[in-house]
Amino acid sequence: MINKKVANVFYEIADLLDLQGNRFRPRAYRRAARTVESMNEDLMNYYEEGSLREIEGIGEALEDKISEFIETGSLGYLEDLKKELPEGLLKVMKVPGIGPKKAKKMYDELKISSLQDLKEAAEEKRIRKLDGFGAKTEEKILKGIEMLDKVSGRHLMNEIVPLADELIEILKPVADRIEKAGSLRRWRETIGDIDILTVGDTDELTKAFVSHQDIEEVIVSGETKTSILFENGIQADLRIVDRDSFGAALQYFTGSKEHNVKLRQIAIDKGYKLNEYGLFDDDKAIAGEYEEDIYESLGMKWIPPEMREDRGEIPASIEDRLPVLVTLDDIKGDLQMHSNWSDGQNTITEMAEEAQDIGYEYVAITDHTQSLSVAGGLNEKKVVSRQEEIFKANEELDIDILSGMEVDILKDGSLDLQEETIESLDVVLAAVHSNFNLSSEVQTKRITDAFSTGLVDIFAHPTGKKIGEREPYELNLTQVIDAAVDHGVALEINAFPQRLDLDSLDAREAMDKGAMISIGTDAHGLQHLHFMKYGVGVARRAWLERENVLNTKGIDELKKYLGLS
Ligand code: DGT
Ligand code: CA
Ligand code: CA
Ligand code: ZN
Repeated sequence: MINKKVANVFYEIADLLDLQGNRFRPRAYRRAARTVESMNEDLMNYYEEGSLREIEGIGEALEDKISEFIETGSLGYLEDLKKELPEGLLKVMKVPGIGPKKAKKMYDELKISSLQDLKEAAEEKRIRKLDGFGAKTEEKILKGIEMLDKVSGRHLMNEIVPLADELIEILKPVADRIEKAGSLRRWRETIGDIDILTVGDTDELTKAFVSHQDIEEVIVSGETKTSILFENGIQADLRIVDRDSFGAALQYFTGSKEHNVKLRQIAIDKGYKLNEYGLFDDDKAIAGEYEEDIYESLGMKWIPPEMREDRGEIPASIEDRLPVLVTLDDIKGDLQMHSNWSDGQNTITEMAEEAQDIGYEYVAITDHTQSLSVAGGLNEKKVVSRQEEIFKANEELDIDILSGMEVDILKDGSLDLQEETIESLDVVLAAVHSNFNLSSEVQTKRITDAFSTGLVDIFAHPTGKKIGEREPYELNLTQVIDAAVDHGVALEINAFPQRLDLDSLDAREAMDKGAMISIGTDAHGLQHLHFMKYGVGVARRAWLERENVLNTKGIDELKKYLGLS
């Protein structure tokens, strides 16, 4: 799929146009980027059929640009824009609170053209001297840079997993054995690099590996390891090992380091030696070909990779009390998505059909409410009109379409729709989309007050963080979990790769306290419905079982839970 690449080009153009102070064109580019990104079909097909302009928001100018990009692999217009302003400014704009205007002003007046410049200027307290900037801004800038440092060199799941799957696809025909390893196999929330482990002929495997079309550079290539760098900055390592050690290598390279350290100690305590080649008693190999054998020979049950973080999984395994983790197959529906009634790209019917193809029994359409006007939030009247469309779609399709809303929690803890309207809905999500800067005490009360209305079924993306973009708001999560349990509110694991909120540690705390968890994709387009696997990854990392997850219930059971039947 070329869509993501085209979308990224459009986003970059929009940012650069923003910097130039262009008021309208950035919006068109962003809209096109979002459309293209969430489409199911490859843009290449439209290009080949000459039908690019049938896509909503793509006119002649954008058609030309997409064609140029497909034909030449680059875009003259973007290159020209980059010549006018330093590219580093795009990074400066990624710092929370710095928009294009501020970035441009700091560039014009302080010559700040990179993150490094920005950091120095903030540390030297030079920014506060500018009009409209203060000591608070400087503080926020430094915090923002710190957050960006934390994620720098790490990538989101939806960038990594499709790429890793493509690599597996091209390696499979020449591999005797092949598995993902590293943080990718553990479904960590963000990924440093792709690790793939194989058995087979070195030449054949290496040749296949480096044949991927998007490679920028082969970093190293040897008998047992080849590393490549993709154009988008992602690195992938291929390791080739002997069949006899494949299981041991898989165990070793899956990690985490912390898990491995503990496991090696257990081996030592038993008088064995454990390394990436096998489990040894003196020089005699006891296990190596299969990962299961390594764990079993150490007197343990095999541990699902998602749990290997040294968070108590080793004693649980020894004592044979590992949970039976929820799986993607257990998921019967998706309880958060947006249609084109608010800021989604697709109609209710299109979303429901895609979900039906996935194999779900039900979906909930959960558009935004009025106070979120940037996302086209619905007022009371529109909620009622939307109901008719949902009713009709329900008649036409086999899948059950629940009428839901993602209702804003207002600053005072009240909900953004009248009680009457809320009660007419099948499922009610509540969420914080504004006033992120309240104190922990006030923010916590705002949320628990919303729970106390008794109208909320699910609290969406509970901490509000966006990876690499925004830290969680100040919050006493433990109190929020307690209140959720008291009021029967399920907490969401938002499966959208930028969010993954709750994360695995928080979700585990919620489960331990008896909270119900709902895994929702927050889809704004058809493609996003396929993000469910990332949410399930987080759930498994949180040790969740099927019964802990709301949307593993079949439709009848769910309706009973929601008081609909
Ligand atoms: P990432 O790539 O930063 O998201 O995280 P990982 O866990 O994939 O880390 P990576 O790619 O550096 O290494 C893959 C696995 O190899 C890691 O999870 C555990 C194992 N490993 C790598 N280096 C060491 C080490 O120095 N000691 C031990 N015990 N294990 C290691
Ligand atoms: Ca890795
Ligand atoms: Ca690696
Ligand atoms: Zn939301």
